[in-house]
Amino acid sequence: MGRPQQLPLAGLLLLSLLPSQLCTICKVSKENYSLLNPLISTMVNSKYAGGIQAANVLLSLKLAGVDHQSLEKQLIQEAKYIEEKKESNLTSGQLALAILALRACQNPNESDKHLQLVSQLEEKFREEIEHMGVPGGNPKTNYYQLSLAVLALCLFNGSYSITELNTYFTPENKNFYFGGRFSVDTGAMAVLALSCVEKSVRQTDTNGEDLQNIKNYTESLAKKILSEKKENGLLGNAFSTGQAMQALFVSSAYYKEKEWNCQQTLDTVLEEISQGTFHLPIAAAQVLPALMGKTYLDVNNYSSCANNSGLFNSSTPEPTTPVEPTSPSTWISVNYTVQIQETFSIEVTVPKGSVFLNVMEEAQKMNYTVFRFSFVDSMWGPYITSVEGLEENRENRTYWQLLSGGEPLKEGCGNYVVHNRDYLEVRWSKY
Ligand code: B12
Repeated sequence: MGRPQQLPLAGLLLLSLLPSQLCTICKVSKENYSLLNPLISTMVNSKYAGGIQAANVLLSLKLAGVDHQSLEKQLIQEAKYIEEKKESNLTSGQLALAILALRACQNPNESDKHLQLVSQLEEKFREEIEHMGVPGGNPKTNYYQLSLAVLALCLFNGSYSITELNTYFTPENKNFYFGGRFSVDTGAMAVLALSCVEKSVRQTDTNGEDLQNIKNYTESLAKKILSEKKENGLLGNAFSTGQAMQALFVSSAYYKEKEWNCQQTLDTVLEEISQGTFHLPIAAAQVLPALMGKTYLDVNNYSSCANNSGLFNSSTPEPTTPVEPTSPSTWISVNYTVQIQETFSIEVTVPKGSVFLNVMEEAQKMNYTVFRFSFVDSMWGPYITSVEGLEENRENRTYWQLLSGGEPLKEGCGNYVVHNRDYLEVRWSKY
């Protein structure tokens, strides 16, 4: 039975006063769109081997209203590949991203396929919850992905239990923190998911206590994000800011206007763009929607891809010039340390412009037993999984942390450019 499409005026007025309807959004003005070109270039000029990265980029471009038909076709093709292969080895977050991207480009007569993917996601979400069943248990992946899964299930009528969300999404849960520090990216994704849940709970008759808890969690997470605001306006770091902005857009009922100067944050992100900070397609994809005032909750408002309905058309802008490796004739010397219980250090000489990974490779050549390592490729580049034969372990929340001068790096080993006399370290750590 269809629901009445028109609400009485009084109802509309009331709705417009509900907290979830309030929204503070700042976005790049039309005359400044060209400042976003480096992001768009990065995304449209990259080759996408993995479907998930393609899905991320497609989602971002679509939300931002950037039309680039040939890329969209290529990306949709890749995303469909995931769908048809029914990849069971996709993680919950990867599948959720694929669903969001496909939905952003949905062809109305393909909704059946979409339904199948949503039920696969329900299954993966169940597995995550079961994994946490034991006291102190962890999800199979992490809370960033769990939140992506809840978001996709909520947006596309998948089933999930509000009671379980109430149990597991308390802002004090250890999975919101890495090494005792609040993860802004994770908190932001959770706020987006919970905001969607809040809206849908309002529309059903679920008891008031559930709704109140969801609101309390959203408020507390939004406050935690704000408490990670830096002097220059960044929320966490440059790579978490786009998602944190999305979270603050949808949760503006829970903080005071003066608590966040959105324009300052936006200006600093634009400055970071001009410095080449978002040179990886995934980094560009994560930051772009917020700069256009969009959030992942807007996915449902899009029609099929390649329909030319975008805000601006991107005719493959000039690629950004990547940071040129300096002439290898200049060599630099760095100190490299592996720290487990004992500490093993070595002096390594590499060409200027080398990245952390090059140092690790050089050290491995010099002393294989101590400095051998392995990595897997990911959207953010190579991710170190083991050093000296010691593997990271998700159950125990152990991993190999990268540091320079004792400070954790903000980039991975494939991107951090080392400098002369750098003091590099891979440290066996807990998160
Ligand atoms: C969860 C997470 C972690 C977990 C991963 C393990 C787990 N339990 O899942 C832990 C805490 C171990 C971790 C470690 C690191 N992380 Co991390 N992480 C994230 C987070 C919050 C979510 C990733 C995710 O699940 N994405 C969704 C799924 C669907 O995508 P995915 O590609 O399949 O996800 C995998 C990869 O992202 C990989 N991964 C996670 N972090 C990193 C970092 C790098 C550099 C690489 C190459 C891969 C990688 O693990 C994910 C799960 O398998 C992101 C936030 C974000 N904005 O993306 C940061 C993020 C990706 N991490 C980041 C960083 C810097 C790191 C570290 C380098 C920190 C350090 N100084 O040691 C290390 C990696 C070191 C190494 N061994 O190579 C940055 C990357 C920025 C950049 N420009 O490169 C991000 C964006 C956070 C931020 N805002 O700064 N991370």
